[in-house]
Amino acid sequence: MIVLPLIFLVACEASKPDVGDDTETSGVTPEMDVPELSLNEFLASNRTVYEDPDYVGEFDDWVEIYNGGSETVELAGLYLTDDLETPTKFALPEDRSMEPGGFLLIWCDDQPEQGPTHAPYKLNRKEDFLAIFLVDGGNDPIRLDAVEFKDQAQDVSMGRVPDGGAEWKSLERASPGASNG
Ligand SMILES: [Ca+2]
Ligand SMILES: [Ca+2]
Repeated sequence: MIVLPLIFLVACEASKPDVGDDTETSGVTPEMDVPELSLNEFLASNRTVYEDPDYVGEFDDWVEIYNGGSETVELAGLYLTDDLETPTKFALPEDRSMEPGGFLLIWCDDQPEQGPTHAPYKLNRKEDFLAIFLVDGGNDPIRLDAVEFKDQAQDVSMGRVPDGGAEWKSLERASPGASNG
C-alpha cells in the first residue's frame, strides 16, 4: 500500500477570506465573456516525472491549465501568478490560444529566458498558491481560478478529477498536458 503524506488542499472558491470577494466579480458584467479556464494539475516537487523539453536534464515544477469551455480562448490578457498582490506576475503567451478541451503546460522554473511558457517563479512544495487572472481593459483583474496547497510529495502531482471538476486528488500517474483521466 502506498501511503501518501497528508495533503491539505483548499480550493479558493470555497474559502475566499484571504482573497477578497471582490476580486472574482468586480468588473464582470452579465454580457462579459469570461473564459472557462481552470488550474487542472500541478507538480510542485518534480525530480523525475517530466523533463523540461526546453532544457535537457531539468525537472522543473509545472502547472497545467485546462479550457473546460466550448469556445477557443485567446491567451492575451490572461495571467498566472503565485502572489495575490501581483495578479499580473506572469502573462500567458499572448500569441497562443486554447481549443475547447485543450491543455497548456506552464513551467514554474524561474527561467523565463527558456521561452514563453516559463514563469518567473518556482512552486514551494511546503506551501504555495496559484491563480489565473483575466485583465480586461482598465477593469480590475478577474480571478478565474485559484488553488492553495501544502506539503506536496515529490513526484506526485495533484489534479482535478474529472478535468476542470471541483475535486482535487493526488494522481497516481501525472498527466502533464493531457487529461487527468
Ligand atoms: Ca527549465
Ligand atoms: Ca493532466
